[in-house]
Amino acid sequence: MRRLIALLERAAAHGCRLVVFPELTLTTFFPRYFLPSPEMAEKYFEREMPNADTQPLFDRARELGVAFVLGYAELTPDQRRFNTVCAVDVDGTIVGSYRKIHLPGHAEDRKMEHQHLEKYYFEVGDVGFPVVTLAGLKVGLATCNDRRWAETYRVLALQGADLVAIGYNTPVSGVPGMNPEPHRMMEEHLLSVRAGAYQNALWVLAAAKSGVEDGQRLIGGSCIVTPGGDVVSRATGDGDELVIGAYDPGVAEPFRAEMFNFSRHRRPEHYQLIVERTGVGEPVVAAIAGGHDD
Ligand code: ING
Repeated sequence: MRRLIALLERAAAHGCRLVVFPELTLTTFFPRYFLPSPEMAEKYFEREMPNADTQPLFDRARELGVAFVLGYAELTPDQRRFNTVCAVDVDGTIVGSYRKIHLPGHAEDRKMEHQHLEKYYFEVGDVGFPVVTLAGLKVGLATCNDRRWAETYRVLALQGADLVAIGYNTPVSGVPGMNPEPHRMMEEHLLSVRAGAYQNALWVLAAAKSGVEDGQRLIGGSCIVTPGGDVVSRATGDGDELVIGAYDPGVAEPFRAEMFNFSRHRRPEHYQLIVERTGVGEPVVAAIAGGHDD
């Protein structure tokens, strides 16, 4: 809490009005461990928000007039578990929350030191991809693995989001089934957020929990990406760091007026497979009859 408040105060000192904290801001990334029962992980879950532990952050943010997005493990009164973020406006009130939809990794114990067991600990989010108003801006909410899926940004952009806030905890390597060279995890992170930003003329605010956490190294790479897909500000290290950018609504305008003018160019009547299918199926689009004339 002390570290988060210090970052919030530095942000306010720089004139920032919106701060995005990482996925599972309040705890270690415990889905790297297999515990014999999900209930044994309950110490990592919050039963209400704000609560006695987090109230100081909410109070300080209200005093400073800074909106923020905070990630935490949510345990609901009816015992459901989600990887959640709450969106808190400049007056310290929660104006919305999001429960992570794309849960990567696996649900079974793969008997490795570091695993990826979000499917074991969390349910798939049930509130869709929300757009909330923070500091007067339309902010879409998403979390970590969501940033790798094109649908995330499109659904948020179709609701009028101007920015997307994405906290993440991404290991340098050792994700079961995926063992890229460490630098690839950073490259694929940047590729994902730049593509999402560009293809939807969105600002993307990506906030890493980074450095060595319980022996596992997480990538840094917190960054601010413009609607043109350009990284305009990026973390230099993997300690507590503020990555600052100036939101300018004018940057998206030319992209939204022409290249990504959704209402003029999109053709949903040809996109139905995206919604109808989960996995790959048989071809449905008949080849154009006749082929080439001899
Ligand atoms: N997943 C991380 C992500 O960046 C990851 C790491 C990648 C896990 C691929 C499994 C597979 O997507 C989180 N934390 O969502």
